[in-house]
Amino acid sequence: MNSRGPLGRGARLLIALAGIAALLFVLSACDLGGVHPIFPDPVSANGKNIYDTYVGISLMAIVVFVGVEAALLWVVIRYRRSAQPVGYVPPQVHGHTGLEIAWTIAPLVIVLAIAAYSFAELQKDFQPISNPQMTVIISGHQFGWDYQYENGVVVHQEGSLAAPVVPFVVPTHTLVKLQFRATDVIHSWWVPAVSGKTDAVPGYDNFSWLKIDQTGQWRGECAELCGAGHASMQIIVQAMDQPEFDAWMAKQKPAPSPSASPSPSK
Ligand SMILES: [Cu+2]
Repeated sequence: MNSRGPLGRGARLLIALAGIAALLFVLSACDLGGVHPIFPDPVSANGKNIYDTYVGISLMAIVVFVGVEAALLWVVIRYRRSAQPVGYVPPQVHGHTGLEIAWTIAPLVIVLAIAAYSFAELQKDFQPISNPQMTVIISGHQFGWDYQYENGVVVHQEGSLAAPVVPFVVPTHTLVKLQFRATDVIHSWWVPAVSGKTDAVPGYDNFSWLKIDQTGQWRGECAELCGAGHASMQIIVQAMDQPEFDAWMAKQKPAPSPSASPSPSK
């Protein structure tokens, strides 16, 4: 009997297909630029830690999901009404102290384990390391990023997906301490392959670090809605071998503009 509302089976199938097509279109559009929608290939130990944490938690979640679904299916099939005598009432476990304690303790242990595991991992990624080979102060503003190197060189980075983005350049095989600031509102520096989202907060310094052992470019973006130009806070991190980096840095030198910081707004 076809009594499932006014839409016929064909119409429902068409709507479902249109939905899938729209989803595929949206997903493919994500790949036209900007951050990759699925998983990055981590290139810094930070990104690797976060990736591993994600996979570790997902494995736990999958075990729980499969266990719960299997138990559910088993009960549904084993105790289905048609397989029971007429008037059958299943065993009543309401108020069973042992069960109540078990299904309170078990999720608590799992959630606490995930919390401790995540905290231990993420703790490593967002701290002011004490042995950097280089320090860069990353300052967010409406709308762009400034990268200040130890020698005073400042790289200004802004650009949308349509416009070219000036890369933030680091040397390979170098432990770089990142110090985050903001001059107006809160921004969030996020390059998935390199590090997790790190908030850039006015009046307060946050820290992370990176160490990239291969040359290349990786994209990121501001991950904190910060105003009308939020979308133009695209990020590119570029790693160069030391000689190329030195040559690049030498070209930056001739711009010792009078004020290194663009807005000493106080
Ligand atoms: Cu921003």
